[in-house]
Amino acid sequence: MAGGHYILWATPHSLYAGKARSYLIKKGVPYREVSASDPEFLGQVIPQVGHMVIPVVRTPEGEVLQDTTAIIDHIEARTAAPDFVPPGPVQRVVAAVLDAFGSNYLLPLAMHYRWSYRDQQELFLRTEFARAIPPMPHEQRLETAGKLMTRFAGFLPNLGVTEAVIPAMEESYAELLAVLDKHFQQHPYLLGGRPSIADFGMMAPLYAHLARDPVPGLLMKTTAPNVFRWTERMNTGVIEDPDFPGYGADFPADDALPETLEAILQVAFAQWGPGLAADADCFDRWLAGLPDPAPGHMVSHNGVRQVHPHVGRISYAWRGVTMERGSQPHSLWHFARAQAAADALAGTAATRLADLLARTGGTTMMARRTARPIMRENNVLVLG
Ligand SMILES: N[C@@H](CCC(=O)N[C@@H](CS)C(=O)NCC(=O)O)C(=O)O
Repeated sequence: MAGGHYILWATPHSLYAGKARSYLIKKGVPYREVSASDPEFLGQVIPQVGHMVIPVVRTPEGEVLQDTTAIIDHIEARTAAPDFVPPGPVQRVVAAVLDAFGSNYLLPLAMHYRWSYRDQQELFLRTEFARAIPPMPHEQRLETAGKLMTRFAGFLPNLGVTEAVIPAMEESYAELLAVLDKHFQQHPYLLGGRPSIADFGMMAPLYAHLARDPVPGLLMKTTAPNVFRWTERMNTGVIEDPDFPGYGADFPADDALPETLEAILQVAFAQWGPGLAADADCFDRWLAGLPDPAPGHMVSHNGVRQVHPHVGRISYAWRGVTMERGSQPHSLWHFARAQAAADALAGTAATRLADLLARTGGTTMMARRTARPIMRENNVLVLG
């Protein structure tokens, strides 16, 4: 058993492990990271999860948790301090939007920079993937890693990464890095002096792939050094950062937001809006075609358990190109958390959120609901 510690099964180069690890470090809970090649993980833990995936956390009480958001929710509900849930209602909506944006929308971009530039970073990637393979002679490990790499590189077409859209994707990333860098020149975390789910969600793509892999790592360090520094800060066990003496370690008072965060929200809504609307349309079409859409029905085109299920292919106009990819119902599930937080607002908080959304271009996106809610049960998405 875990003996008073959390266990995090992960690998250093995993996108979602980067989110969970950073959270555990900042939270200051005792945890031990164990490689995904661990025989206990493969033989006993994965069967409990239901399919092969990392990261997985086991709590000191023995509960097995999957999905980084579920892991954070679980620990945040049981361990009060330091509290990473912002006190302000509008702050909470904003944090949920950026968690969903980082954890879902930016996945194809992170995968692009890892796999489209594979030939320039082959030894690094191969060495990293080899770490996740059970012990064997080094050369054999590297060779086995190649098979795993081919599988992950093969995800690009389903993620919409094709030659035709790469220039638009890269341009969109430069735009995002610019607003993030400006923000992190002035603030240690997205919502001010304390990390929140917004930071953890954004760490998913921005750490393991975009900061750590050689090609995107060079790009980030040379064009957005303050974003790179934030990825380092997010993996230190203190909240108050020496780069910002006197800034304090709190969220802004009175539900305020750092001014530079508005530009980040604006970029997030503009970049993600068309794709999320296409995901919602695709989900509603798939739902309408189901003979028996009972609650609990798995959200998947083929009913097979998958980490990233889809319910059909989508095509939509985006930044002057046509984006074609598998739909991402997980994005809808995740964004619905922000919508639920927004629905809970009343009075002046609701008015302040409406004004913020109008200023940042998020009104339409926040209003688009699927015909049925999507839930997570037994580590897969199901109809609510
Ligand atoms: N929504 C999940 C996603 C986890 C995920 O995609 N993990 C990747 C590694 S970073 C994985 O295990 N992928 C295996 C696969 O897609 O088959 C979470 O937040 O934990």
